[in-house]
Amino acid sequence: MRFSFLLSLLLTVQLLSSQTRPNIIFIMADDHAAQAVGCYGSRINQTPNLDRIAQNGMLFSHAYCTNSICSPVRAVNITGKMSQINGVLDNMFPFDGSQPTAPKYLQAAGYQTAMIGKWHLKSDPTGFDFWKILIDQGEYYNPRFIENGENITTEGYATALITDYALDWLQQRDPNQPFFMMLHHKAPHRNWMPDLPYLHLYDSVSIPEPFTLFDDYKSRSDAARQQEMSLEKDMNLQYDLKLWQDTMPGQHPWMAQWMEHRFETMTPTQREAFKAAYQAENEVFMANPPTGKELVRWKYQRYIKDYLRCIASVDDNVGRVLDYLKETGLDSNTIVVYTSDQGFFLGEHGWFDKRFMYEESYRQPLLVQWPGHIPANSRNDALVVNLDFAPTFMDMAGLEVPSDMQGASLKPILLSNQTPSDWRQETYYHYFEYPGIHAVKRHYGVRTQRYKLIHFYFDIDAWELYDLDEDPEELRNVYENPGYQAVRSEMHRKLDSLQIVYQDLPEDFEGALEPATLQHIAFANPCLLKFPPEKPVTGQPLTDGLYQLYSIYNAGIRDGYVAFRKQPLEAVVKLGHWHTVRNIGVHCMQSPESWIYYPEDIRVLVSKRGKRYKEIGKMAAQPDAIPKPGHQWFRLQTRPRKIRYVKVIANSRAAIPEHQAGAGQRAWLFCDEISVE
Ligand code: SGN
Ligand code: CA
Repeated sequence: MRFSFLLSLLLTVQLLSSQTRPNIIFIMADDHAAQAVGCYGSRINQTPNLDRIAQNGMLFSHAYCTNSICSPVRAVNITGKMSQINGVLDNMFPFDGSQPTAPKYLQAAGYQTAMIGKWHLKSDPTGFDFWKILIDQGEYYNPRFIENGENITTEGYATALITDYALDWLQQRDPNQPFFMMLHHKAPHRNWMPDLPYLHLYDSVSIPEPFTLFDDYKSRSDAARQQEMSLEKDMNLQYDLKLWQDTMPGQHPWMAQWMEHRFETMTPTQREAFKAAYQAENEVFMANPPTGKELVRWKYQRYIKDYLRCIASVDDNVGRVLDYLKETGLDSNTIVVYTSDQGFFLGEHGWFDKRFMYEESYRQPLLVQWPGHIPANSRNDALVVNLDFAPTFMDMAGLEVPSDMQGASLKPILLSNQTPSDWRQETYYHYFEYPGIHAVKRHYGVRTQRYKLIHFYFDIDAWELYDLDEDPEELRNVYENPGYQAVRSEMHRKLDSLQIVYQDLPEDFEGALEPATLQHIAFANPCLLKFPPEKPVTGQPLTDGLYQLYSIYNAGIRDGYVAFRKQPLEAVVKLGHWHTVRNIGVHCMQSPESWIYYPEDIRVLVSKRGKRYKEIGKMAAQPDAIPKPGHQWFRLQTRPRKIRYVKVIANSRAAIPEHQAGAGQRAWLFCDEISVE
């Protein structure tokens, strides 16, 4: 009697809690620009299912990211903290999964949590009861997954498979507890491989070109001219554009090889259908290859069609999730978010890719539905950022937002479509991945509803100011325009105060980019290498007294190194005169994403006359559980020895550890200084 009463009480509490605490499904695509979403006024495609979310709920017209690149966005989304605080500045940093995240808080509060699809944070997901993630960037066809630590092989198309797994998980969850699910698509990421049913979508049409396809960057800084993401120069005909006949001059052979590798992982049926879809058009191209502007136009059409075909699958599969929620009645208590990790250039300014703080890549779509709670068909123009996601998840789940999260909960906006009077008036941005792929320079900036101020730095020092009301396409930099001096000063003031608020001060990060200096005995003495470096990344010799200072801000920078893989680094340092030596150091870099690891071992030998060498010690790196990017001195102490020659022999790591890019392969060894003290 007593027992059954308790049981029914417990059940009531459970029922109540699952009813009062909403479920959350966070769907994120990769590189899906708002310009290619129907309800954002797309001129180039339709997205009926994404538009359903807008009809059922709210569209945010001014949603932005804080750092327009994949891994950093993902780290911000779950921590609610800026890149320099959560530690993922660029795509090379592994996420430190021991820090607090919204999924962890939700899990601790009784939510069932799942992460399905592209994760791209290098370390294993934490805070999820269930995770099934693509390895690194993942593949479109027959992608490999890791499910709670175990490798899974598949057959099928990524967007559909990810959705299948999400629906499977929803079906088997405990219906009495609320859930939080992150559903992350790979699509429409480069190299834009559509699913078979969509290969012929847009075949007979011509997609409108962006107005700025042939931008001349006239009033801008060199940052816009020196990028490497132009359709004209950087988009690859074989890999990006599926012209696999290897006859076009000036194309990277390895990009063509990548495409070949993609084909190898397809089934014969997939491969044949895929190749056949492009064949006729390819033949026309090869018979009379366009040049100049016509080639750019051709590239744009091929690119944008594949991009939009990938989005068609995303739209369908979001539709499947919405249908499932409706059929099961879950929709009334489930918040559905649709967004992208950032925007993307769809030929605007002649570009693809992202990274820049310019609108096309900075802005992201953001649609949220929760029928009965979020006003249907509503549109909000407040400045919101991806820093706001984690606080919003917490707040929606009825949890207190931790005070160290740097974003703001969107809940008040969502429930009333009223923007609170103290809502932010400006957003802060900082992009770090340079030097790096696509060569977009480091920059930070501030945007208000009307203006945008950007500073490009590192190997450039350039400011840009845009009046977005007058110039929404950002074609006229008015930083030096006398009519804008008051605005310029005001924007500088805003920028300065945001850098204090977000703990991102130029004196910290710009200073940290300088190499460290060390005066030592071998300084400026000859250092002879037995084998030439295997990669052309050399800059400074190994005894120039300069070495990279490790800080979070410069961990991705590689310059002035010698690089070895198959051959050891074998260096002889001539001291010239007799010296009493007590300490020999070798400074090395580790960057797991790029297959660069600390050496397997380093042997140190000394000699009096440079004829016979005596080994005085051997150093070995301590392998980490999760290898992190960084720089490190390997030092050998010795009793005082009077010598004139030091020899260092360092071997690259023989096998990259499991679960890392290039697992099992021989690693690279990067070294930038040998010190003798
Ligand atoms: C790959 C792409 C780049 C892209 C980065 C980052 N090249 O390197 O074009 O900018 O990923 O993308 S590819 O040839 O491998 O497709 S991100 O989504 O991870 O940020
Ligand atoms: Ca991305």
